[in-house]
Amino acid sequence: MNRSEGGRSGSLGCAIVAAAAALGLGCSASDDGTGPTDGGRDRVEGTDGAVDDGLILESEGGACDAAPCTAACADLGYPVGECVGDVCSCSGGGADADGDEDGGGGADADGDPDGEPDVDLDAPLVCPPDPGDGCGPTEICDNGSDDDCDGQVDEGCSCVGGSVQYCFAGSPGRRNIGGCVDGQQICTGMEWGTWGPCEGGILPEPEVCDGKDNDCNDCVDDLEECRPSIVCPSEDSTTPLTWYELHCTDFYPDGGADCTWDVVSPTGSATTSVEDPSAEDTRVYFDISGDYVITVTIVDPYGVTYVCTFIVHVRGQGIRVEMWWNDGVSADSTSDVDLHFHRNPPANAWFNASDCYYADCVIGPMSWVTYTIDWGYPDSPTTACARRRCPNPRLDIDDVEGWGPENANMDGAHDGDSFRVAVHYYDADTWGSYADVNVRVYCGGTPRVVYGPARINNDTPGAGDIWRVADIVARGATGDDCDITSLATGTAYDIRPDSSRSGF
Ligand SMILES: [Ca+2]
Ligand SMILES: [Ca+2]
Ligand SMILES: [Ca+2]
Ligand SMILES: [Ca+2]
Repeated sequence: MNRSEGGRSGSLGCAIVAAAAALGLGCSASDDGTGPTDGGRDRVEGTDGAVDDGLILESEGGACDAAPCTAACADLGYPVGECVGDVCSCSGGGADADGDEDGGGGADADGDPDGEPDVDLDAPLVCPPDPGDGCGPTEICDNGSDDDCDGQVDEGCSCVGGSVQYCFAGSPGRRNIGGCVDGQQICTGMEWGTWGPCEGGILPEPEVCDGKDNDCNDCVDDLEECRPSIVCPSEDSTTPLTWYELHCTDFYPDGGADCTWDVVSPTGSATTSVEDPSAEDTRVYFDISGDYVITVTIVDPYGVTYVCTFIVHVRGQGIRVEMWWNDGVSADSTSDVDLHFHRNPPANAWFNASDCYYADCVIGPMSWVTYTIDWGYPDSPTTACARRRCPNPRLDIDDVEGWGPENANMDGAHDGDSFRVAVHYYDADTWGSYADVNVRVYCGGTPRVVYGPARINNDTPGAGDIWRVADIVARGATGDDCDITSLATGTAYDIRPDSSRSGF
């Protein structure tokens, strides 16, 4: 793609229209962009016959005022804007270091007045070879790619029920290129199953002028004459139980834009929106691990709208077990389901000091803290759990009013240390009925399994069913890897009455 071919495209073309219109300079959407002065709104290229060495904004009324002309040109990326007769002429201002007359006019080293390296907009945009779609004749199993480009990932492949893998539903050649980001898929089935849909992630989209390689051809903003006014990342990462700051000027550095924010949280998260969806500066809370998709809609000072979508990967260290239940149950129907994380052995029953649960293991944000167990593991740094103390193991939330998440953490387990995860239906509360519970396990920040929904019942407060979910064995030197074995038998989860609490 050669940027000297002339004519602007995409969002910046609209920016010209809007900027010029805002300043009374004229430039309409119906303009052909390079036409001669005809008494109407128009935009023309430089008058010397060369393409794209400047820009002229013509006013419908035939007048040109110096200050708004200079401002309009600056907003369009031209350091010089001056009235020449009754038109506003935007230009680089003169000869500069690279001789292309697009960035000169100032006194700094590279010949433009902004102190930044000179950007040669007339130079061809050099891109690596397009990686291509990479579609093949057959699907290859367990690679998370749609090898045969039929829109399905690892279709027809057998997998262990509950397993999670990263996946990409776009063409395999675009995977992890530019702005493309993997999603995740879950193996549906109890013992053996098949891969469910690949959800989340960011697929190739038409290229727009935003500083990002939207179409994932390994070339950023391969458009004609793109000078992005926004900054749009592809992805970011942080840890659970943290607030993530959002600032409009990070996405529209020139300032003066209006931003609105939206977040799509991973399943099980209680976060449904950012704190103030229409504030210039706001934040969003990440309560569980997973991928949060954030979309910021930016309206610049000229009324031009840009949309930027990116993913924040939220990952903790060690072994992290996250539980939630009763998706979609109405908000006034609360219930109390508890997560239990047991060391295996020494004690062979639940609800004791070998069981990390609500009575002995909670490090909550509230003033009351119920932490009495000691399994011999050192504390993690306080940054690991955003609490005053981060012992191991620990429950960071005891959610007694419905739907979770409730999370158990175990950092720094030794190779071979083993644990068992269970769920107990403590109290049906105002809901008064079953609970459909899900459990997800991360090891070292990697999603490994999702089990459920498993339906458990509660006939007596404090004494509902126990779902024995899975055994986890720590692997590696840092406790960040693990083997996970479901305790489901055949086609059913292992669910027993409360009276089974004395057995393991
Ligand atoms: Ca496929
Ligand atoms: Ca595949
Ligand atoms: Ca591109
Ligand atoms: Ca782009």
